[in-house]
Amino acid sequence: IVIAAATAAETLAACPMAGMGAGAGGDDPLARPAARELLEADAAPKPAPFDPAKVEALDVAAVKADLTKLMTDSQAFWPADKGNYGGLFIRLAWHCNGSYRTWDGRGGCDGARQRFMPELAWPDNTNLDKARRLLEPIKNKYGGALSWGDLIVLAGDTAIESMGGPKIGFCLGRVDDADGTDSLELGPTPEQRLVAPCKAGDGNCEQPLGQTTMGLIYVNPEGVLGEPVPEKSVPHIRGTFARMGMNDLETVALIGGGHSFGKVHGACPAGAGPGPDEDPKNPWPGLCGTGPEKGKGPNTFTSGFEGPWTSTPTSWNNEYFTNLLEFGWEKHKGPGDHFQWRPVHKAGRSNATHGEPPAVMMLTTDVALLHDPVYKELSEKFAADPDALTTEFGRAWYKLMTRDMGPRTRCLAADKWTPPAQPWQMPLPDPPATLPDFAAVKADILKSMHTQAKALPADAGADGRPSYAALLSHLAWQCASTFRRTDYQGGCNGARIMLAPQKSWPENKGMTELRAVLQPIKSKYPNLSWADLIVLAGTAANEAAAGAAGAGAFPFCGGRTDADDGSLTDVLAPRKYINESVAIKDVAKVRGLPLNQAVALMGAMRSPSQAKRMGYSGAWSGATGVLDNAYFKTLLAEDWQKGKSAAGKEEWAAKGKPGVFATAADVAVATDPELKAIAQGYAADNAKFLADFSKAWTYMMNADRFKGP
Ligand code: HEB
Repeated sequence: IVIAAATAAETLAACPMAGMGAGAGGDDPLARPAARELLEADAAPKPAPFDPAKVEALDVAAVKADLTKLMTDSQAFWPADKGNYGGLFIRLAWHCNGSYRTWDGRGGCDGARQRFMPELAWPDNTNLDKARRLLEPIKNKYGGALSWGDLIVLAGDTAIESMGGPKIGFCLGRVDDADGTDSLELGPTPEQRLVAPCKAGDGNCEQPLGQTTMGLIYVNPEGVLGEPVPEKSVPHIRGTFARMGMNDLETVALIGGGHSFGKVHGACPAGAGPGPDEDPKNPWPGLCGTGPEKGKGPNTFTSGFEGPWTSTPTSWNNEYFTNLLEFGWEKHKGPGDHFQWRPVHKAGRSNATHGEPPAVMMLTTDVALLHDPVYKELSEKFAADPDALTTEFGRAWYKLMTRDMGPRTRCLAADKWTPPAQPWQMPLPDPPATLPDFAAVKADILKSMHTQAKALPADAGADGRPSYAALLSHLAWQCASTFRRTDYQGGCNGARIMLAPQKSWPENKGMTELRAVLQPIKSKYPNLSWADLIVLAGTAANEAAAGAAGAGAFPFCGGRTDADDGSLTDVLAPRKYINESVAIKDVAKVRGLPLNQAVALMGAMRSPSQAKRMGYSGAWSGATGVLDNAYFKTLLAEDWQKGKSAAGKEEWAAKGKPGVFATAADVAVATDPELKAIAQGYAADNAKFLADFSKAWTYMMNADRFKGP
């Protein structure tokens, strides 16, 4: 635990880093566990191991040059529209990333799970298998240095740039998954129905799902449930893009900027044919046309709509918006037998005076931009100011491509390819150049552990002394537990628990006062960040409370820094689940914890005074300050009776044991079959409990340390 007066860089080099390493998983809590291992199922085949050094050395410019060539190199198996694959690759990259949702950070192109079920067979991803097949030679050329995730994003970026659109920066370092496990909760699957129930197609999916139709991302282009009424699509577009983390400006720029390119495909009503779930060898053969050209080129069927949005689908401009505003739009059934919209002259103009309207089309969701005052105003802005569109589309596209990668510090070779940190990457200031003597800090923490402070009374320690152990452990846990492996957001680095909105979350009640307990130590060491102090205090408290067994089991790694802004972290607030066992299992996955380690962490010291602040009558034990497996023994031994606290919280009282209370989550550990089996293991073996607890604790305290701050 002793890291004295080292420079921040030295300290970081000496610390176990979480983050980039893929697949090692196994028993090493600091490696990124493969999805399968999280579920503790049998090992799935692994792709080539991720080697950051190789990726760092990748010549991104060379890949882009290869992609630029491919853009106009039409292949017989899938001829390019107007000799240019740009539109197809933009759609590929957008669908790979558009699955991202802020609710739990799941989705996005990191992992490139679009190659696997369930995303592979989403109706919206029809014919994207062809786009990936076109990219395969480039994937094979660069091998392990170029992941599918990075390649797909680069294909979209290069398409935009090669057709004259904005220059897009690049965050390098997506790690491919071995299978689609991490997308199961995106649906439609049994896993999704458990976490987020929604009858497919009933039009009323709640967070985190898209609103209308699963398997589309996530707005039905034809209108809500296929009804071509543009104004009804407005709330669905707004809701869906908000769930992706996009505001109105970004939404309009993305839709209109994206649809400046390419076309929709629906040559005839016959359809695309069986998808990969029915015919994995030859998915979506396309049923329009006959002979060797059946199903491709002019006979392509993808979505069932037909036509381009602009007269220049292979070059960048703002014609999408000028068309949208200049014409009236009339609905009709296109050749693919779906409702789409064609331009007609507005009142006072006619074919005779103004010529035939151009041969372009709009989808119901495009016309919807005219049926909302904010969307319409933004559309007018972009119609009048093409430069504004270029700027806003470039920004929003980079965000769309990069949002699931977490802080900019996770981008490899960032000095070569990556734009400066964006607000949505929640950048942190650099850590202090020299770090304090953490051994001395720790000694001071241990000294104040048992002395009453005015700001917040201590709990009763099991040894009769007052004890802040459980409270300090709670503070560190609350600070660190926001971490999500799904999008690398959250964690204690930055100490945003001290800032709005986190400081007012119900679970964090009292934590402001508790920080006053630490204030004298903070003031004593000028280079000590709150984030390091909070983590060290909780870690030292656990170590001391575990007694002899704790010695050496709680390593500490310093070098954190403090944020000056806590906003944008609302999305990290505790999520609502349909029940507690679903919550425990899903939250473990989102954090990247194997389930047994997540259960071990529930055995953390519990503060009775904190339980009361949070609205309960008490905790499972009236005393605290000892870290052992007593929690699991108590949970399994008592007869729990459901009731309500004075503050109206559901709680469970131990029959015949006044003052002993469990939360609904505790009771789930004692009753859910899988959780109970784990609890029984820990109740029987204190050493195993402590080993798993310290491993999980160390992982959570360091999971947000990538490189740099
Ligand atoms: Fe889009 C295409 C829808 C958004 C970009 N899209 C398309 C289509 C459809 C759609 C249906 C057709 C497909 C085919 O092929 O058939 N989108 C849609 C919707 C939405 C969208 C509904 C929401 C509102 N997009 C979008 C975005 C973007 C895009 C955001 C970007 C940015 N798209 C696109 C493109 C295309 C499309 C580029 C073309 C493709 C090709 O060309 O192939």
